[in-house]
This record gives sequence, structure tokens and C-alpha cells, in this order.
Amino acid sequence: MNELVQTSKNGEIGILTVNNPPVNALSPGVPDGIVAGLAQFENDPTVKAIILIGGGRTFIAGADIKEFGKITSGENRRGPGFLSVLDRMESYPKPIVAAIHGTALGGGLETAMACHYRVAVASAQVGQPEVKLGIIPGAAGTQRLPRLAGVAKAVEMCAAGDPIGAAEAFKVGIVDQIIEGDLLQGAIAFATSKIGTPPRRTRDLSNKLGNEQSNTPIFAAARDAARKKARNLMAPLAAIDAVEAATKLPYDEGVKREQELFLECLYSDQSKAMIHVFFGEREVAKIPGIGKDTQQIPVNKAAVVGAGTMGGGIAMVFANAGIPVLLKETDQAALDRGLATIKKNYANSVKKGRFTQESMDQRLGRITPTLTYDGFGEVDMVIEAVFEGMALKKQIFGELDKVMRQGAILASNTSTLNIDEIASATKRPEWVIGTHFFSPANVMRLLEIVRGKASSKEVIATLMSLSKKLAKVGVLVGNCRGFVGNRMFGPYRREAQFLVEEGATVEAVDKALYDYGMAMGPLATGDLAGLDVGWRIRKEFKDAENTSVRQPKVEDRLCEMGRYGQKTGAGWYKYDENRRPMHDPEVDKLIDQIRKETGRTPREIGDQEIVDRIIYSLVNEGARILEEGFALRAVDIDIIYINGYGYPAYRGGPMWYADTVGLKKVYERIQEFEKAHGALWTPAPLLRQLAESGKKFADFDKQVAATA
Ligand code: 3H9
Repeated sequence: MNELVQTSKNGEIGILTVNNPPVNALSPGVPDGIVAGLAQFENDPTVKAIILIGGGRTFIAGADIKEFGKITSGENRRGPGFLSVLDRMESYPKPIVAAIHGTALGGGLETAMACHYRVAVASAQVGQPEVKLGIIPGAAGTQRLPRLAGVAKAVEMCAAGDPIGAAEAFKVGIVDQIIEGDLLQGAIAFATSKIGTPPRRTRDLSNKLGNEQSNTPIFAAARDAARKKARNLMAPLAAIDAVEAATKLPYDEGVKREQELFLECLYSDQSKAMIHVFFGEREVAKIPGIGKDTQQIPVNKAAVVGAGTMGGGIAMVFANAGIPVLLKETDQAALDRGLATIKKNYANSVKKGRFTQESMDQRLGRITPTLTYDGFGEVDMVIEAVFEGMALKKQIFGELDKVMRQGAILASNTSTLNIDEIASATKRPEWVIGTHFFSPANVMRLLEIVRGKASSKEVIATLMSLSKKLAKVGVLVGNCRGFVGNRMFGPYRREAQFLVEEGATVEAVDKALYDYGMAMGPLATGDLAGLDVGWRIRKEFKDAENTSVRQPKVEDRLCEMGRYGQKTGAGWYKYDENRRPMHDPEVDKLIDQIRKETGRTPREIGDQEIVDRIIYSLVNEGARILEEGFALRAVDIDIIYINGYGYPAYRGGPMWYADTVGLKKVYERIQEFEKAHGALWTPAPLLRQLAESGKKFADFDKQVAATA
């Protein structure tokens, strides 16, 4: 044993307690500590059974994910270590009981399954979430889990990665007893009942492994589902292969097969990217200059102004998190419409089995509709979510300044407008902040938190931690036009249009980006969001347009034809009543016409050029945003794109992807584009500087962390 694993005794029971906060990961030292503790108890004749338990808030939450990067970079060698530790546990002569609270995930569940028995408190969760990191279980999880839970459950858990609760784990056979009351006391009673019985080894169980006839359809259905739901991802398919090996090979050979598949995944670009995303989602919460000791404002009651699509969605977000919320509109009809949409959305979730009718009623019960500001004086935070117009927003903030109590947060859901100007309508700009939710607000995980020049540290710190409570990933951004996400989305969609004007088909552009991994192609995305939104903004800002650079033409013309996208049944595509997109020769005609007007001879454009032009436009704008300080780190941009714009997590986000390609290569390609297409492609100075010094965006981030 060592300081990470402590031993103690309770009568005839030896207790091993893992103490590696915050989540008891299997960091170097923990496996050794377990082995040493087992050796001590093996030699102690007074100890007749063992309990393995986690100290603090959880059982073991898995391997130490930080170690994976060290292994693949060659900094650390991966020893055969952990598998043999688990074998040692399984072949141990005295019964070992895992006592689970919190989460037993990944290597944590694998450790528990190598014990002879498992007991858990009712709130515990168990799972094999490795696929979410682009890997598969690597310590025999794919071999032991089907022996305990059956093939179908094991495939589901290993290929999808979602944890299950203790009750279900008990039902399927992973857990042997649910402990009511104190876990350790319950585990001691359970372990005592096993004294003198021969240890039950998971590897020796075979009655749940099924046969070829019963298993074939399970694997076929799982592979189909993985190809659809986890498009282009290698880990879910590898996980299914590994579980299949458990059903076809003797245990030791199955473990070997799992190891091969595990290592293939671990060394892949996909897993490196997904591990970057795992840590990135936690890194974005860390704001230089705003420490953990910054005081926060408790948000126990909230209000939303505007019951349209965004306002209604935001009210649902608060209600879902258990926070009562007032929802204000100016007239009854609009309020009724907003509430009807909320009810419809909730009812759909109940129909899909996401939660019960009772839970729907509770959520609805937390939303109080209103036509006045009555009660606003008692809430801790308000979010304005009305139509995007500066005059209206300023009027509302002036009103809020009068009705809200001092010390309450005033937030705007603006997606484009200047938060400082909005704040200037109040006498308390330090309490004003932007909270840019993405549509549908109750579904999309991203929340851009827009820092105004006066926003206080307390307000920022509150929003960063509130976003987690609201089940969002909050990313702090600066106050520039479009903030981070939409500012980058401009060039992204502009290049998609340019490519069409130059000769690519609408379908080719969308397919290249879809195949790259985006949830949707950029032109289809425009149709979904509504082409008229950008059109109206462009008309409003016509005077500010830079006439010396090329402007895309097609979307404005589509809008002039009344083709706003899916909502009008036609945009880049035409749509049937089920909103299925179809090629439209009318659009071909329009594009031909525009090519003639602009004197462009269409040329063949390959998929690689399409992807490079569109993705590198994100990278170049992202680099500008970074050097201008509107995003704190490159990883913040990655997290924004993955959670708000359908960017594939397995590519790590646009900035990580550029690092993977190599910034020198990206920079040279952008220089080629500049030669061919002009000033819109001037490389961002930061990109040039990093590329010329052989550095990455990740190095930029390291420097930020070092100076924080
Ligand atoms: C695996 O096990 C492979 C195996 O098959 C074995 C192969 C040999 N490692 O999320 P939180 C950090 S793969 C290192 O904010 P929560 C996290 O970065 C692994 N660090 O807390 C954060 O640090 P910081 C399979 C980890 O309460 C801090 O802990 N397991 C790890 O909201 C708090 O984390 C998983 O995939 C780790 N394993 O949620 C589980 N886990 O404060 C991954 C966390 O510096 N973990 N950290 O930012 C989780 O899902 C959540 O962290 C958990 C707690 C649910 C446990």
C-alpha cells in the first residue's frame, strides 16, 4: 500500500481504500497500492475477506486519462501492468468485494468486475465510457462484462458508452446487492456472508455468453446503429468486435484481441482528438484572473423576457435544472404560443421516453408565464431573449434596470449585438453579460458567455459554474461582431458559396463537408437556419460592406426569389413535405446566371479543395480571434465548434485539426488561396508566426496556461 491506497481492518474484513482525489483515477501508484494491500492481507490469517472501496466522492472513475497522451507520445511506456493486477485480484484466494458509490467507470468498472462480488449504493453509476474518448475498454472490460451482464447489454454499454444506474446494474447482474444506508457497513455484512466460500471468478462464468445464433443479430444491429449514430468513428465498431471476441474465443485470447483493438484506437488521431475534447471541456471553465475563490451569486430563481423560440427554450433549460423561472411576453397570444411550444417539446420528450409525465409536469410547474414585470424584483438573474434589434434591447434593459433588485444578473441572449451598448442602457453595466444560447436552446450544449468591458468577475464566475448546472458547456468569449462562433461561421459559409459560384455543385460541397464529419453540409445548414436572416442583416449593413472584396451572390438572389430555405420549402434545395432535400434545376439556372454575370468559367473542384477552403477559413478567422483576444485559448474555439456547430469531436475542433495537419502546411495552403482569391485569404499574423516557428495552437494555449 501507499498514500493512494490505504489499508484498514474491521474484524475479519480487510479494507482497501483508494484515495486519489478528485475521482480516484488509476494514476501511477494506485495499481501498485492495490497489489501491496492485497499482499499484506494475504499474509494476514485474521483477514478472511476483502473490500475495495473509494475514498471521497466516488469509486474509481477509470484510468488516468492524462497518462494516455504520455503513452502515445512515447514519454511513458505502457507496461502490461494493469491487466495483471486485475488477474491477481481475480485469482486471489479470499473473496474480494467492490463497494461502489459515485461512478465506477472504465478501468473502475473493470477493476470492480475483477473482484468476486460487487455491491453498490442506489445512486451509484457504472459504465464503460471509453468510446467517448475514442478508445475501447483496455483492461478486459469487453471480456468480463458480457460474462456478467449478457452479450446485448455489454455491447450496448461498450459501444455507446453511456453509464447505467445501480438498479439496472443489479437487474442485469453486474451488481450483486444494492446497499441501503452506509455503504461500508453494508459491504462488510455482505463480505462476511462470503467468508469461507470459494471466490467466484468472472472469467469462469459462461452462461450469459449466448451462442452464434442468438448473438449474430445482436452484433449486426449494434454495428448498424454504430455506423448511423457514430458515423466515421472507429472505437464503437472496435468495441463491438472485442465483445464478439468474448463470445468466440477462450477468455485469455479474447483479452489479447481486446488489447490489439484497444491499442489501435489509442494510437489513432481520433482518440487523441477526443481526449483533447474531454480535457478541453473542463479547461474552458478556467478563466485566468478569476480563481475558485471568486464570490458567486446564487441563482435560485430566474426570469426570461421573450417567449419566442429562444426565450421558450431558455426557460426550459432553467426549468430542467430545477430553477423556477418567470417567462414574460408583451401580449397574451404570443405568451400562449410560447407555452404551447414548450408543452409540445416536453410531450415529445415524454413520448420518446426521455422522462416521465410526472417529470414533465414538474418542469412545466417551474415556468410561470406573465405579461408584467411583477416578481422580477425577487429573481437572481434575468435573460432577455427578444428580437435582435438594438433599440428594443436597450429599452428592455432600461426597464430591467428599474425592476431588478441590486445584485441580480442582467443577461442578454443577443447573438450579434454589442453587449456594451446594451449595458449602457443601465446604471449597472458590471452586472450585465451576454448569454448566447444556440437553437434549440434546450438541446444544444453550447453557451457563449459574452464578457462586456464592465462585466464583473463575480458575474462571469457565476455564469461559468451556472452553465454546468444548466447542462451546458459555457465558453467565455469577447464582445466582437458575431462573438466567436458566428464570426467564424461567416467565412465558413462564404467559402461554401464561392465554391459553388466557381464550379462545384451544391450537393458536392455539402457532401464533402458531411463526409469530413460535419453534422450537415454548410449549404443545407443555411437552408435549415433560414437564408433570410443573413440577407436581412446584409441589407441593413449594406453601407458598411467592403466593396473592394468579393461578396457571395447566390443566397441574396435565392432570398429575392422567396427561397428562404426549409421554412419556405425551397432554398439551396427544394424540400418535400417531410423536409427531405432534393436537387433543384432552378438553382442550377440561377448559379449559371450568376457565373455569367461575374464572368466566371466553372471549373472542376475536388473534395479536398472544398474541405480545405471551408475548414481553413475557420482556422484563419479563429487565429485572428485568438490574437485579438476574443477567445482565451484555441481549445475554447474547438469546444465552441463541436458543441454549437456540429463539428466532429473526433477531429478535435478546427484549431486542433489544423495542428494535426501541421500549421506550416495549413499556412502554405492559405497562402495559395490568397494568391488565387485575394485579400479575404490574407493569413492571420498569429498563424504565420506559429507556422514559421514550427509551433502549434496547442503551444499558444500552453503559454496562456503558464501566464494565467
Ligand atoms: C479507461 O478507464 C480505460 C480503461 O479501459 C483502462 C485501460 C488500461 N483521468 O468531470 P469533472 C479530472 S478510460 C484523469 O469536472 P464531475 C477532470 O479533468 C477512462 N482526470 O467532475 C477534472 O480535472 P480539473 C474512463 C480525470 O464530478 C476533475 O477530474 N473513465 C478523470 O463533473 C473533475 O472532473 C472516464 O471516461 C480521469 N479518468 O464528473 C470517466 N476523470 O478539475 C471520465 C476526471 O483539473 N470522467 N478527471 O478540470 C468523468 O466522466 C467525470 O469526470 C466524472 C466526474 C463523472 C467521473
